[in-house]
Amino acid sequence: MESGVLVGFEYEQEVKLRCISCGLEYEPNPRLTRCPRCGGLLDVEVKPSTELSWSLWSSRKPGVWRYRELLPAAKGSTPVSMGEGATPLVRLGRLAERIGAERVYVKHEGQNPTGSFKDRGMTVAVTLAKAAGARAVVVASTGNTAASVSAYAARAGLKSIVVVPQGKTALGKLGQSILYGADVVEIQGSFDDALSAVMKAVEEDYRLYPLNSFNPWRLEGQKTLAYEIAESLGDAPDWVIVPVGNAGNISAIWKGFRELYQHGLISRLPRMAGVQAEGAAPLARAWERGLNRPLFVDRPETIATAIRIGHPVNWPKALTAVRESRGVFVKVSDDEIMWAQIALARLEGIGVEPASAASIAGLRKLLSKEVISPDEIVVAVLTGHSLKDPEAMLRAPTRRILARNPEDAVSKVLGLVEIELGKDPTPSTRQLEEVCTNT
Ligand code: AN7
Repeated sequence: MESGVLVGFEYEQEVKLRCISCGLEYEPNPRLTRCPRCGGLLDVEVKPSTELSWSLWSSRKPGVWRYRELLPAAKGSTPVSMGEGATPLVRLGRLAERIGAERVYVKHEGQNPTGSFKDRGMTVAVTLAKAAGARAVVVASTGNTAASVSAYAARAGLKSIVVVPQGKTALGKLGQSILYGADVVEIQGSFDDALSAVMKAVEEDYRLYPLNSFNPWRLEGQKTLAYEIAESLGDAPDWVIVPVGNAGNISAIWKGFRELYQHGLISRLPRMAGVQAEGAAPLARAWERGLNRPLFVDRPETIATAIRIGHPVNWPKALTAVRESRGVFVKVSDDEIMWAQIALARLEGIGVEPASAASIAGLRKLLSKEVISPDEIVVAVLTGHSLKDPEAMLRAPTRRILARNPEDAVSKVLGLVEIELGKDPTPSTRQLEEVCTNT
């Protein structure tokens, strides 16, 4: 490791790098992604040289780089960018009413270039990796990180290698990595197995640059999600709800809000709610028992394959985020996730993959437990697009009718007009149980 460390890497702003476990400070080198001394997570701090204000930013094009004073950008580098961020914040109507909430917004991260929030981090980390002379990038992924890395590496002219769980990676994501030209290693094992393989490979070969979310440089890009929410609403909401897998995103979003608060750009901080799937809930299960450490899961299982993660590497940061913000972790069942995915689609016209629907399922649960009250302002982060997981979409119960010829199609259409007009479009518990037991 030592031999490869660049010294005197120059940034646009002052940048600090510190280990959150042993507290040691390092030269802020993008090549450092874990603490060389104790292996702990590193934290980046960007100290802007100018005074920050919303008007400084609002005069620029929207997106991740609008907030460049708070991003670690190498001096003189051109961002590897394709318009990431600047995703819509959409107020819910029919679904909010259905679950008994007055002011719910969703941040539709599926509208990023590769269809997930990962692009926010990749634009920053790939730009740095390129400036630091990396030639090849590598990730373990449940699918979205792989898709995003493959695209940004392609744009930067870097080689990409992705390691994904065989048979458990949604088709759209796998297809993206293949199209963008990554080399794909399909591991017979879980995401957690893939991640330990990547960590070992990176130690063996210095030419490989890791882009998983233990890489603190990547998380710097993801914190812009908080900046956009605050900019859209004019302040922080009461709650921000985030699906949690490897636990990087919730940590990054919390960091973003904290920075805005420190710079006097918001007047209060939100509470963070982290949502996990029941079969992959190391943090939510620990939270219920009041523990300080996750209850790791060796064989995670859920239809929300994006968050099918049992050993979240960023757990110390995520636990701090939820604690400091007086938030919660909560778990939801696969049935509840499916209901939320279909309800969001059929009551609001918003298509997300199952993992993203977990944030809506979590909101519904927290409302029913009276942790969140109906009049609070809530932002649920919808992390990935529905097109990512075509198989999940096809499982939603509906009528699919075969027409043998055009005349038959006419009669089938006419026969459908009157059927149950105005009926509740969301699936019943029985329908969901059928779907879940057949998958
Ligand atoms: C749609 O792609 O871990 O808690 O390897 O794709 O920051 O891990 C994906 C994670 C939520 C959880 N929603 O975010 C990967 C991967 C979607 C995701 C998460 C993921 P983290």
